[in-house]
Amino acid sequence: MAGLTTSFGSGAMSNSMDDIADFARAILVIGSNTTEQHPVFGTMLRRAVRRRGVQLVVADPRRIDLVDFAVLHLQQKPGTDIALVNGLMNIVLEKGWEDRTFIAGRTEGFEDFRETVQRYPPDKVAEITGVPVEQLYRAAEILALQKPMAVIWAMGITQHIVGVHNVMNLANLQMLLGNMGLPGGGVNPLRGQNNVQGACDMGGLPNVYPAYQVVTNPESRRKFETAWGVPLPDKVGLTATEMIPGVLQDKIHALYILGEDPATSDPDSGHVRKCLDGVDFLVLQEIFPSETSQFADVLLPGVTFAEKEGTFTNTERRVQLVRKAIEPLGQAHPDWQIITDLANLMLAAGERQPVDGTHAGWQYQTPANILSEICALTPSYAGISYARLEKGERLQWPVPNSDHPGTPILHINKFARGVGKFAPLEDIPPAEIPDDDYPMLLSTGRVLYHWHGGSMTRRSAGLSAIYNQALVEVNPEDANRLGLKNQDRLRVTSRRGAIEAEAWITDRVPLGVVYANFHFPDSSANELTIAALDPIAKIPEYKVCAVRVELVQSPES
Ligand SMILES: Nc1nc2c(c(=O)[nH]1)N[C@H]1C(S)=C(S)[C@@H](COP(=O)(O)OP(=O)(O)OC[C@H]3O[C@@H](n4cnc5c(=O)[nH]c(N)nc54)[C@H](O)[C@@H]3O)O[C@H]1N2
Ligand SMILES: Nc1nc2c(c(=O)[nH]1)N[C@H]1C(S)=C(S)[C@@H](COP(=O)(O)OP(=O)(O)OC[C@H]3O[C@@H](n4cnc5c(=O)[nH]c(N)nc54)[C@H](O)[C@@H]3O)O[C@H]1N2
Ligand SMILES: [Mo]
Repeated sequence: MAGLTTSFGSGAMSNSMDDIADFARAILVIGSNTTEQHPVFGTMLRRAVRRRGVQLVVADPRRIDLVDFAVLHLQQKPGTDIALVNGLMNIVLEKGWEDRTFIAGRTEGFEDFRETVQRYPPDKVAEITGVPVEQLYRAAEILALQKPMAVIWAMGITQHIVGVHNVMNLANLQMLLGNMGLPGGGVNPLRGQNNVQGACDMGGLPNVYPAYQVVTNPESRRKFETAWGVPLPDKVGLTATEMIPGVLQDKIHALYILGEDPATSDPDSGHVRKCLDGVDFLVLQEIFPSETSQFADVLLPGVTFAEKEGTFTNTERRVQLVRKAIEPLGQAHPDWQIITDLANLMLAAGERQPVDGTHAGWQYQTPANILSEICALTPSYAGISYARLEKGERLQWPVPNSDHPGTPILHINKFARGVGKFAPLEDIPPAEIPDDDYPMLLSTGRVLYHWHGGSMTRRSAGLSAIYNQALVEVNPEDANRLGLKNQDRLRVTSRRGAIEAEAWITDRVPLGVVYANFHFPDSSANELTIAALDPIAKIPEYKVCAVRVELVQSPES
């Protein structure tokens, strides 16, 4: 679900973490709770502020911890980032701070884009976003005049029905300011899972083969048909967020789920449970019994990162070798081996006899064999090998051949598509906004101490000792109006469901907004969230829906 692409190609960081930390003079962190969700990079950012005086601007509806290190906090209303960024770019143009050389030499579509941005003057933007006009001017000045400036974002930008447009608008900003292709600049999405970048690079998306070679292109398809010795479909498939609801639409009859716990992590859990219940056959490959396992017909035991080898590709496109620390426990096998065995059983069953000469079957013996195939078929990985990784070489794709040192910074003199295209983008409100029945806005996400549905982190005694139940953040003024005190139990209800949890009264959240996480199945935010999808990336709008909040009982009463 995280496979966002912009006009520059795949959704990876254009720059590296350390070049941002070492060379950026200003940084815009927009929709990333970096110190809690990417703590290593969060520490690098804090150090850059302390040691080098980097001007940090945080744009986030919540007062996250990183705000303590920022010169400015823009506290926009959730779901108003297009208006916000248009407003900043409007001021850049008004003041003549745009990089005319970059725009003339490396971009197209500037005139249409300028016309759209001109319709977002600061007073209108202040009204849409709730950010005061003076703050808009101050932010525009810092971000435009401190060069290079790096933009960093995560799910606060992408988990909206306008997720792709949000990303494109940040690319607009960086082209307008000429901050592409230089150390300390760029467009930098922080990918979430340790190998989500690698999964996308390997074609773990419905529309592409490895390295984003599109399935509808006959030439790409022929290349993989030849390599794999099988005919391949020419149609774009479904995303994970379309497959689950697809069960009740009679589009999906069987599911093979690995490394995913949709019963907790997909939006609108009530509906997800109906779908998982309704599917004819469900195979789950897991390392622990998860919430999803109660729906599974077959459980296949995979192994954890500590029990297997292979490579992970991180958010800065860096391919990293993982060595196993212990042998797999019990009957568990590495995921690649289970998939290989399944494929060979299917090939054998298809021919109603053991695999014979008609198809050699899948012959991988080790993860290194798989990496060799990846390198042969994936131009951006062509020069990567176990030998180079074992030597400790730092390889960031593209690595087109075995002598190539890798590419820490993308788009240095040219974009993948040639010139960068400005995209004129309009403000579109979220799918569901507060009204009389559901007057508050719910935003959801994570906390430092837990990981997603918590199937791993809730098993850690140390983490549970610190954080052992879901807390819902409520602004003090709202709490007053609702008669809520710290640690009271509250009920949050949306059109899809209700949860009860403990209240944390805090000015981390603005007036009218409550924030909940999905780490605890008994009070998971996904009972409430809406399954509205971005029409392009099909990512759900986890960051906005409408809810009602009420007191359940106070401890003293
Ligand atoms: N401890 C821990 N770390 C993790 C994870 C975990 O579960 N636990 N998960 C990993 C994964 S897979 C991911 S994807 C990343 C996610 O990393 P992040 O995206 O940083 O985390 P989130 O909590 O989803 O929220 C991001 C921020 O977006 C803000 N936000 C909400 N709505 C809006 C909006 O409309 N506009 C803007 N600009 N901001 C908004 C929130 O207030 C929050 O500060 O974290 C990774 N790291
Ligand atoms: N409300 C709300 N919901 C969200 C989000 C949000 O911000 N708000 N964020 C969304 C995002 S960005 C993400 S990435 C998803 C994450 O959602 P999921 O991917 O469903 O969550 P995880 O807990 O990361 O991983 C799922 C399962 O993988 C198993 N696992 C771990 N390692 C391995 C392995 O090596 N092999 C196998 N076979 N299994 C393994 C774990 O035990 C776990 O149960 O949640 C999404 N859901
Ligand atoms: Mo994620």
